[in-house]
Amino acid sequence: MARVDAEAPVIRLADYLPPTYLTDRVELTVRLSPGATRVRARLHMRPNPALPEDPHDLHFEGRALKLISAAIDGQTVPRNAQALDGEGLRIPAELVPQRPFVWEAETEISPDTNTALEGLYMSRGMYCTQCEAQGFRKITFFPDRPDVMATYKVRIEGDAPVMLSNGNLIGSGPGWAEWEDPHPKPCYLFALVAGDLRAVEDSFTTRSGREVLLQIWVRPGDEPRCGYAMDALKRSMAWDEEVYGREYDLDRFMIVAVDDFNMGAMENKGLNIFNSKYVLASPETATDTDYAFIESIIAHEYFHNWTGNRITCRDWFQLCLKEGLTVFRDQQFSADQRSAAVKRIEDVIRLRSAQFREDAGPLAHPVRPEEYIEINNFYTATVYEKGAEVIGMLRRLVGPETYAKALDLYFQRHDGEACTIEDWLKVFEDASGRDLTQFKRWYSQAGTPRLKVRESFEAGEYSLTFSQSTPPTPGQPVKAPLVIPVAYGLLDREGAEIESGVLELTNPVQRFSWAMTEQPVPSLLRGFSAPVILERPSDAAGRAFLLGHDSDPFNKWEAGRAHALDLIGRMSRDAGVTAEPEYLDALSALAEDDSLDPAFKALALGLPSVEDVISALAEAGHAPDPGAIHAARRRLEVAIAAGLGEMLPALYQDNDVPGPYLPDAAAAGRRALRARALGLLTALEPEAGRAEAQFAAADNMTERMSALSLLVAHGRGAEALAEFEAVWSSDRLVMDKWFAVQASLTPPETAVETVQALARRQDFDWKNPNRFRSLVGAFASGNAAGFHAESGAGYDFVIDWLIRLDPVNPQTTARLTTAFGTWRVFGAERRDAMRAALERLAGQPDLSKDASEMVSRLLTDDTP
Ligand code: B3K
Ligand code: ZN
Repeated sequence: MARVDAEAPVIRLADYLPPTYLTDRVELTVRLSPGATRVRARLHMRPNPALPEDPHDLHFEGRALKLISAAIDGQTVPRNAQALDGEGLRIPAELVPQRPFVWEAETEISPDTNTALEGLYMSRGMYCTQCEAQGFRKITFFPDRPDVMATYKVRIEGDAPVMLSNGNLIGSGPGWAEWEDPHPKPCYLFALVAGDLRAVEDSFTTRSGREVLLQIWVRPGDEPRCGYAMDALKRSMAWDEEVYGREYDLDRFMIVAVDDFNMGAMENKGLNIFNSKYVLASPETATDTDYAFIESIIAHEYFHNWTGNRITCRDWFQLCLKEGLTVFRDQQFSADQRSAAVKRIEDVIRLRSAQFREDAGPLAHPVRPEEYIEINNFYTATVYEKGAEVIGMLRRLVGPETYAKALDLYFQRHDGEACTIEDWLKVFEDASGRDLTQFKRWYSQAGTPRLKVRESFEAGEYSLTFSQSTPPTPGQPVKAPLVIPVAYGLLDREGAEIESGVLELTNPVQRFSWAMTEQPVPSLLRGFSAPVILERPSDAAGRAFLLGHDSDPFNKWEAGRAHALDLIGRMSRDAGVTAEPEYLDALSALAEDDSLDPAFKALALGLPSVEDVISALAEAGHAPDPGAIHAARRRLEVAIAAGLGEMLPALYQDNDVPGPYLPDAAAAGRRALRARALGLLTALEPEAGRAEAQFAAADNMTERMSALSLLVAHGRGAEALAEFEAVWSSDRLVMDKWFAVQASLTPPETAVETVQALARRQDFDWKNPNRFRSLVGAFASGNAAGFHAESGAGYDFVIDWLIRLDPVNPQTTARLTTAFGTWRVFGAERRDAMRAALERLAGQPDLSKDASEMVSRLLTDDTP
């Protein structure tokens, strides 16, 4: 990993030590008051029996806490015996009983000035918490580490009409409520919510016949927008029983929607807290994409109940143990609920655009990082998405039955424990009898492997020779070979499949051969069976063949995608390059093929983003020009549209979904294809008025937004934007879309001035993370041609805002610095301007530990 110059200490996996004291039970009394909340904590503690008996100091983490009193077994701990600093509290060993004891402390905290949205904070009058990874220490002094697991009893006092915490409600009365969570949990899963909330209720009967009360808590008025989330929750509960044999384990399961939230959602035991964006939906306010996100995030957080909560992480280095696995599970769920092929393609698009990009720059780190300064900076695409890919490979290597056996063993062996990747791999070794030593490198080695393949056909023998290598990443100059499963098929010249299977690569160079009478066409890395970059010589004709014939839907899509990526790159570097007829014909054939799912067609007719082309050019050693890529992409749209010709209006008309809006996958797929057709039609004839007509006629947000996006992208959005604003100005979530569509799609010529003007608006409530991301985030990571404007004004705009946000909300600031992760791939001018912008941020006095770790990693020299 990168050398880090920040002052905060580096935490290392190699330094892990077990906790000196265990906490078995926590009793909290929280008396709520916006400016001065009192927290009384009674912790039932004991020396860790697994450690030698020498007495240890008693250490608690604690930040921004005012300590009122502390006692051990009822005896006040004198102030002069407490070593208190900004990070915690230490009691010398001689004052700590070497037997079970009760620690009591009263602290005072101020939720209404807590703008970092970590610990206990307020969101528009409502109290809520976010404790992962290390927010509990902002509520009370505590051994804030996931391997300390306790049962919790929580009494909340205050005047809020609704007061919630984890587990089961054991009593309530005017001004108080008491909750008991019988399942031992790490403190990062603690949650408390209080405010004027309304519940939408339902119930679920588990397969063993227990009835679970389901509640989604929202602000008054938002109740009608909870139906889809509730439906997704019930489907998730049923799916986890059916597919993983996992039943829910409390009397109630609650979800709360909160407007100010640093991320998507949080899996607190029995009381999930969600960004309201991922709960609230109605046809008029949410798009198909929003619905799909709601479904997968509801599932993800619910699935954490077993993979994360019942079995948790020993330390934060093991984050992928719960996140990679839970992403894998939510991907399986969505694949089952929708189209598996389409879901896989969408997941790979995301993996490449977020994780491959991360792996290619200064922020590259292993799926299991080995050091960090601020753990919140490691909730990354590598930990989550690559973490999920690693599990997908494992499943492919051992087969689905053995995978299921290994998972049963995992739950049986480790329920109630805080585990490591070693524990995880051991169940696979035990269930499969395989040695996973080499496979384990996927967890420790950063970087995206390159897989080169060479074909030969001689004397009736067809062979494929693979060579694998992984380029150096920060702190890891030399890489070892990995176990790479390559799913493949061999096709004959008519496109019929001769055979298929999985090749297992383990060596740097490996050859596989088949006896064949004629040379087949290989379809390699089917289903994207490993997170690698496959390099094989190919031309328009070869790709067009696979685009037309491959029976593996992923590779069929991939053939077109690879070609578009390559073509836009070439077009951006040479204005004379045009689309090859074979490619355009293959797209036409695909558009006409009635056997294909409309959602798949929409993806296959879609083009890679400017950001993706930037990465591809950088990979090939060229300095990308975002403006030229943007223009080339436009030219290719026109060429594809012209190639499809008469088919386009029909594609548009035929995919109009009749009747009331339903968010199901089939209807969403048709709307996606219709939107794609409209996009192409508009590229060809921007003035034809079709997007305006759709915008005016739309009775759902999906169609309204797809039309608005096109109008904005073609510089003709003014009227529609004004109309949209007039209708939705008081709806925060919808107005976030209004900001985001302009930030990400305004053409390069006016992009910077547009975002500058948007930032001056009254309703640019920049302390709200959703709003901040809708403007600054959408611009920095979704409008490459604007962000990378030659003048450098795009970089300045973003950095100025990050400088302003950092003292208020370090986590969101640090997250958005990643937009600068590509600075080294550009030509000298952009590179220098991006670096200068980062240095300006780095030079801020009192920069947060979050942001300072990020900028020092971004700027470090220890990068390939
Ligand atoms: N576990 C949380 C993420 C917490 C992020 C802390 N900065 C949500 C999730 O992955 O399900
Ligand atoms: Zn998660």
